[in-house]
Amino acid sequence: MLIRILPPHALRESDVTPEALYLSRRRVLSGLGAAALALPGLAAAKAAAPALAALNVAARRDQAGGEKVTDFETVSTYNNYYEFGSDKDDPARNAGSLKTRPWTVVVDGECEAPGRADIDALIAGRLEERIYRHRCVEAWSIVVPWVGLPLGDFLKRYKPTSKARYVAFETLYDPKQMPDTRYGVLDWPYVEGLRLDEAMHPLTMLTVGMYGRVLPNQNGAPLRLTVPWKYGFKSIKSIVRIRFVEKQPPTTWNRMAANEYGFYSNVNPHVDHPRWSQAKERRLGELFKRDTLMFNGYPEVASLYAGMDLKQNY
Ligand SMILES: Nc1nc2c(c(=O)[nH]1)N[C@H]1C(S)=C(S)[C@@H](COP(=O)(O)O)O[C@H]1N2
Ligand SMILES: [Mo]
Repeated sequence: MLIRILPPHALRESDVTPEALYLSRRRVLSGLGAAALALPGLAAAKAAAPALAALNVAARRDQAGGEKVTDFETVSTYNNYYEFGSDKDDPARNAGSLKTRPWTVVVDGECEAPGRADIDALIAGRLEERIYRHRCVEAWSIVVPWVGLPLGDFLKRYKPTSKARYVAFETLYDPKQMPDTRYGVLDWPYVEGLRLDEAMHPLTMLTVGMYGRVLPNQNGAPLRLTVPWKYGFKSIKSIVRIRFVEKQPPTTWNRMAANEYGFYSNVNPHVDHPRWSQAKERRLGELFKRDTLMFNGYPEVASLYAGMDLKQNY
């Protein structure tokens, strides 16, 4: 296993957007609202960025239909991570206080072999790169080369029992490291859940990196979920606990506003959010909106929901 510590300026040429383009994108983004105006400049973001270790990737797969990958600067400076603030540029500025080592994830609940996994052991295992579309419920989207392993392969090690029907996930909750958890913006810790078959689906990833390197803190270091056919808030960051459970577990955004954020939250252009349409999305860096695709363009998951009313189970 080869892990090299690279300075941020060692990013591949193709990962880096020329400053002029970046600035014009900022102007485009500013049309989205006041939050976008506050994006930090490229130079500032780079100066603040810690060196990110390169990962050893065994296999690469493009599962975004050849769509253009969003540049690293955008993906690492336009974030939702409420533990570090609710403006898009807050996580990049504030998540430096998150300590990502040592880090273990506890796996327990309805399984025969409960245990814990160390992040460095996970990183030393077989890792894949998957290029996925990511669609936020707020109607913006990005295309990201994630690095990780199929969540199902990881979960099988703990031998779920026949009682396990759902999987519950929990983010770290430490007000010393996460300044905004002192405020009641959300109910902390951030929690999420999947049905067991969704968790075992080969598209669902336990993600440890992006763009060939470990995750920046603001993107959910040291490990997060990636569920590409669901709205972004299902992809919980900085996970410390995974539990097999019998009943559908509570989820943070559902607790906040049950009529707006359902348990399933599959990307669906035909089911609008009560306050806005989900028919179209803005790909960050592009001028014109594009149509949102059913299941975010991953039709292979449709069989998971056979016979279910997806308007009811939003
Ligand atoms: N713990 C935690 N996980 C989280 C969030 C959060 O606020 N806290 N935001 C979610 C939302 S709304 C989105 S769109 C994605 C954003 O991931 P990204 O910043 O890597 O693009 O993270 C999700 N995971
Ligand atoms: Mo989101």
